Amino acid sequence: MRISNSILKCLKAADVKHVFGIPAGTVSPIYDAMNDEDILPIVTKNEAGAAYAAARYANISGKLGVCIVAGAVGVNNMINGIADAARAKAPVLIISGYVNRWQIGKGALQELDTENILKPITKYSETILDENKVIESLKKAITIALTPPHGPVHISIPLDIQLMQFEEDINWDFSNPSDNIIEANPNDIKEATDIINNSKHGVIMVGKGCRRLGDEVVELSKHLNWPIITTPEGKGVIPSTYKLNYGNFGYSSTDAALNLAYSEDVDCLLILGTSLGESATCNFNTKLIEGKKVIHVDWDKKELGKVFDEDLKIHGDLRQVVPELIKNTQKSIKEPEVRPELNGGYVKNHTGVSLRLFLDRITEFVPKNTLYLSDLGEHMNFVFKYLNIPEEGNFEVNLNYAAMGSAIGGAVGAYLVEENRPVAVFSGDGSFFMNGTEILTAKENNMPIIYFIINNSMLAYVDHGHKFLYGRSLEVFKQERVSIADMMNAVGVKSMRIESIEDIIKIDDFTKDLNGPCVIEIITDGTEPAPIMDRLKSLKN
Ligand SMILES: Cc1ncc(C[n+]2csc(CCOP(=O)(O)OP(=O)(O)O)c2C)c(N)n1
Ligand SMILES: [Mg+2]
Repeated sequence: MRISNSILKCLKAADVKHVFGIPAGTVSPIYDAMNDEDILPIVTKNEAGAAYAAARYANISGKLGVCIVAGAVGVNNMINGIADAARAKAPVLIISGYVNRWQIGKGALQELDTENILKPITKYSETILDENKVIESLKKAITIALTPPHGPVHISIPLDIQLMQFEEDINWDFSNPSDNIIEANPNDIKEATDIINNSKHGVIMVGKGCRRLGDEVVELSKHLNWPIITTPEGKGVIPSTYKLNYGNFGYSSTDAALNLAYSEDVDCLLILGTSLGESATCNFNTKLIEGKKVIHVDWDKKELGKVFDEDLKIHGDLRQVVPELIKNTQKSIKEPEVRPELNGGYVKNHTGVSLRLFLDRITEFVPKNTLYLSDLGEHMNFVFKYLNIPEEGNFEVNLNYAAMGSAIGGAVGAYLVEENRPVAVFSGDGSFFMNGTEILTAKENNMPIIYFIINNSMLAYVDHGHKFLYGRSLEVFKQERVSIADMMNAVGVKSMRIESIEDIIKIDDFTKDLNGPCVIEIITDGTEPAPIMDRLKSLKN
C-alpha cells in the first residue's frame, strides 16, 4: 500500500467522509488513491472555496474538515479561507503537496515554503521530510485541530514520500478530543450561582460557542426567566420564535436587544461562548457591561478578560457549565415579561425592492429547517437585524474575519453536514463576482442550495461607507448592472429574478424539486437605509 492510501485510511478512521480541494501534480498520488478508498473528493473552482467549505463544514458539525491541495499555488489561493477558519476556530486539516525531496532547493516548479507561510494562521504547520513520520504527524495534526479551542492545521508532504510504500495497518482507535469535557472549577460555579441568585434582572448573551446547545441555553433562560441576546455570530443558536429571545445584539442590533442590553435595570450579564469581538460588542463599547455584574464562560481561556475585565471568568465547557447552572441556581417564579416587537415598523423611505421586507417574509417560502448562511456586505447587516430564524432553522456566518464570498463556497461544506437539510445563502453582487463560480461546485455535486444574490450593482457597503466617512464616494464602486440570473441560466443553474416584493410568492414553486443549486437574484437599487452605522462609526477616529 502506498503512503497516499494510508493517509486516506487515517482520515477515514477520523470520521472524514469527503475532502475539498483541487488536484495537482504534487498531490496526485493522494487524489489517485481516492480510486481505492471510500472518501468523496469535492473539487472546487478555487482553493479558497475548498477552505471556506471545509471551515463551514467543521464549524457547523464540530467535525474535521479536510482540504487536499497543491503546495505553493494551491495553498496561496487558500490563504483567505485558512485565515477564515482560524478566526472561526474551525477544525480544518490542510494537506498540501511539496516537491520531491531530491528537488528541494534546485528551483523545481512550485517550490515554496508553505509551512512557514501558514504558521501565523494555523495551530500547527509542518513539512514532513521523513517517510516514517507521515502517519504520526497526520494524527498529531488532526488531534491538534480538534482539541479545543479548535483551529486549522497544515501538513506538507513531498511527492516522493506520497508514492512510497507503507506496510503497517492503520488501526487508529480515533476519539474526537472535543468529546472530552473541560470541567469548570467548582468554586467558579458556586460563585456564578451566588451572583445569579442575587441578581434581579439578568440577561444571557449567547455566542457561536453555544452552537448545538440551543436547547440547554433556552432551558437556562426559562429557569432563570432571563432574556437572551445573541451575537451576530451566535445568530440562529436560539430560534427567533423563543419569546425571551430579543434577537441580534452588536452590529445591526434589533431595537429590542439594544434597549435591553443598555437598560439600567439589567444588573447581571451572563456571557456564554463568545470572543466578544468588534461586531458582538459594537466596537468594544463598555456600555454593554456598565452597572452589571459580568460572568463570562468559554472553553478558550484566551477569550476571558481579553476585552472586558469580567467579574467572574469561567474557563469551562458549556456542555457542563450550563446544566450545572440550571441545577444550582434558584428557579424563577416570576411571570416572563412580554418581549417587545424586535424592530420598529417598516417605513418606506427608499426606491426599489425592500430587503427588509424580503427578509421579513422569506422564511415563509422556504422550508422551516433551512440552514441560512450570510456573506459579507451591506446586505448582511439587514440579515442580522431582520431575518428571523424559525425553531427548526439555523444560521452561520463568519463576521469576525469577514471575507466577501466566503458563504458561497462555505455553503458547499454546510450542505454536507446533514443529509437533506435545505441550505440557503444571502450574498451580494460583489461577492458573487468574487467567488460565485463555487455555485458550479454545488451544481456538479447536485447540491440543491438556494443562492439569494442581492444585486444592487454596487459595492454598497463601501459606497455608503465612503459617503458617511468622507462625504463623497467614487463612481467605480458601482458596477455596470449585469444580469446574474442570465449568467447563471447560461451555465445551467436554474435562476430567477425578484423585481418587486410581490414576486416573493414565486419562490416556493421555483425551489420545489431542485436537483442542483438555484439562484434567486433580488434586484435592488441600494437606496434602502441599511443598519450599518455601528460599523461605519468604528472606522472614524
Ligand atoms: C475579500 C474581501 N475584500 C474586500 C472586502 C471589503 N468589503 C466589505 S463589503 C464590500 C462590498 C460588498 O459588495 P456586495 O457583495 O455587492 O454587497 P453589498 O455591500 O452591495 O450588499 C467590500 C469590498 C471584504 N470584506 N472582503
Ligand atoms: Mg452589491
